This record gives sequence, C-alpha cells and structure tokens, in this order.
Amino acid sequence: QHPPARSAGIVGAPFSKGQVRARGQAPRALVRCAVKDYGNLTFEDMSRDEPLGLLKSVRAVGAANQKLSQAVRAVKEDGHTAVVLGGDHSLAIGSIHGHSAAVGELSVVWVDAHADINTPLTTCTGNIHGQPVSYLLHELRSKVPVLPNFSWLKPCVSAADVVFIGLRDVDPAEHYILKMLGVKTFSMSEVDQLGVARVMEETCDYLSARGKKPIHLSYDIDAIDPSVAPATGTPVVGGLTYREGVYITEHLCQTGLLSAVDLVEVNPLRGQTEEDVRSTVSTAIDLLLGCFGRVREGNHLPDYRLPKP
Ligand code: Z70
Ligand code: MN
Ligand code: MN
Ligand code: MN
Repeated sequence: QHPPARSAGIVGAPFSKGQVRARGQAPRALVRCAVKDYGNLTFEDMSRDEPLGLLKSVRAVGAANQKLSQAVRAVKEDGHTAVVLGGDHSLAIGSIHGHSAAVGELSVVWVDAHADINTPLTTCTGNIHGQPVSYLLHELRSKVPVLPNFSWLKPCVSAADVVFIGLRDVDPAEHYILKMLGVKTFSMSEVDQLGVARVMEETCDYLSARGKKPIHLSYDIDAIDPSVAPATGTPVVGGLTYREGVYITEHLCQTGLLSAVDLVEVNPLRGQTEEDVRSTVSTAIDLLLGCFGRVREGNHLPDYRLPKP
C-alpha cells in the first residue's frame, strides 16, 4: 500500500564518532508527528580503530554510514520522506549515499556554519564530521584516499547540485575547494546582503536550472545562532536567526521536491543549562515541522469543517 503524501520515515542515528566531544543521544527527544518510526540504528563498538594519520574513528564512521545508507535507502523505497536524526554530520555520508541509491541524482542544500568539505588530507582536526561533502562529490574522487570500511562508498553528488547556506567558519583549504569547484554558497554575508527570502529564491532557481531533482536537505543545527541553539559541539557566533532558519525549511517544503532531511549536531550534553537544551531541541523540532508543511500563518486539515450550532 502507498504511504500518504508527505509521510516521514524517521531513522535515529545517535552516532558521534565523526567528532571528538561528548556524545549526546538527541534523536528520540526530537519528533512526534504522523510518521513511520524506523527506530534508532545501533552501532557496534570497534575494538581496533586506531587513528589513520590525523583521522579519528575511521572504521567506526565507515561501518556506521554503510548501515545508515541501507536504512535511508529502505525508507525511500517505502515511499517516505527520509528524516535522519543525528548524531554528528559525518552521517550525511551514508544518508545522502542511501538517498541517491534509491532515487538517483539529487540536489543538496547544506545549511551549516561550516562547509564540511575538508578531505582526509586537508583536515586540521581529523574529525570526519568536517569532511562528509568531500567524500560525496564526484569532482573530489581523486583527492579522497580509499579508507577502511569505506569501500562501499562511491561519490554520488555533483558539485553543481550543491548549495551551502549559513557559512561563517570555513577553513582555508575548504575555501580553496569551494572556489576551485565553483560551488554555490550563501555565507552569512550573503544572507545579510540579500535577505533569506532572496537567498532561498536564488537557491531554488539555481538548483532547478539543472533539472527538478529530489532535494536532500542536510541541516546542521549550528547554522542557527548559538543564542537560539547553543547545545551543539561547535557553536559559532553570528548565525541564522530562528526565523531565517525556519524560513529555509518552509521554502524548501513548498518546492514539493524535499525528499530527505538530516538534522544533525543537536547535542544535549553540550548545553550549559536545561534552558539551553530546551531551546535547541525546540528549534530543531520547528525546523523539522517546517520541512513537513507547518507554516506560521496557521494550518488546518483539508477535511476540517466548522462545528454547527
Ligand atoms: C572544522 C573541521 C565542524 C561542525 C565543526 C570544523 C568542522 N572545519 N563541523 N563542527 N559541525 O574540523 O574540519
Ligand atoms: Mn556540519
Ligand atoms: Mn557545523
Ligand atoms: Mn523556490
């Protein structure tokens, strides 16, 4: 049987080895709506997972993403919009790979303070959550070495099908790569200059010029200003307002092309107070609801009728 329009298939991916800081189990706190819950994936501990040069937890990240790729592919083959609740941003590797395996070529909208496009050879931290985009791009195939537990991964996204929004903490090598590949970016400077409405209009015009491909939204909560969403591993000042953050989801939803969403880097253990955690989680929920059609003008079901006196 066919799932209803705009049903969500939710996969929890409480995976945190793509970064070093304390791990949080954010996913289950996040969502309740008309959805099929595929449960939380479990990731076995790797007994031997020594750093490869600077790179940390390579084998664990590779194995976890292979599992996630299969899960997202299954959600898409069941006909749902896939929602992946992280976990750190390294899980975009498996999420985007699985999405693409099910539906083919994608447009990717990457909302993040960071570009996450370091290669294993340009990273200064060794954290794979700063690298997922480089693993996924056809254009960087020859720049990314084959890594243990990553042999299943083939690049599946073209640089011209990616748009970044919210950038404000980009490493020199990442900046070089973005310029070299001519990747479309809207840093916080462009958000300031153009306003979020024009940024979204230009984003959708740019992507749809290459064909109306299913959209994969990879949303890092650290794109939002830390005054609103502080419970995350790498807060960076000068981020999107709550309203700008939600507007992005509303606009992408009404394209009718939104096909998968990652919501990552929500980390309850990084909040200083209960209120930090509450406002971060509540913002994350509102972003997801925006992706599924909630609008701020108000909503009602199509069969709503006024009560008769
Ligand atoms: C840096 C790196 C990053 C998130 C930090 C930081 C990347 N460019 N991403 N926090 N979410 O480690 O490569
Ligand atoms: Mn990120
Ligand atoms: Mn980030
Ligand atoms: Mn549009």
